[in-house]
Amino acid sequence: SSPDSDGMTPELEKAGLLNKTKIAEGGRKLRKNWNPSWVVLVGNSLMFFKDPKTQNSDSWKPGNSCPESSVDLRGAQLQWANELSSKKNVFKLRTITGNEFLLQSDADTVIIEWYSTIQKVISRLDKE
Ligand code: I3P
Repeated sequence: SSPDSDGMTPELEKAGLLNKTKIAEGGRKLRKNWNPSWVVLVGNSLMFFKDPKTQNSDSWKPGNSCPESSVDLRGAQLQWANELSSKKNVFKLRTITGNEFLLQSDADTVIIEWYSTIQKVISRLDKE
């Protein structure tokens, strides 16, 4: 049988390395601090892990450790936000609780795929 024969394990949608900064917490503006982050989209959650390159061992792998932070995509909003940074290929993710993140990649195809995959999950949750 498949590893998820009970249907209870949420599906891994996407994982990869992006540059990340949190710019607001509960609607309150924060100072930018860009860092590479291992981003994992599973089910309705976007999880941020430490950049594997800055760690030895496999402790960053999902399931092997807690994410540094995790975002519930239900009710979240996504928009391109190149005006919010000097970097290219930036989008903003705003959670229902007023936390705001910028995510960025120098690679056009990488950031476009992340944008559309996250947007697909948000749209699916909006319809539920
Ligand atoms: C910030 C840092 C960020 C930059 C931000 C600066 O300075 O250089 O990388 O954001 O620009 O304020 P500091 O390290 O002194 O906090 P971008 O790379 O996204 O442009 P901003 O203030 O215009 O957002």
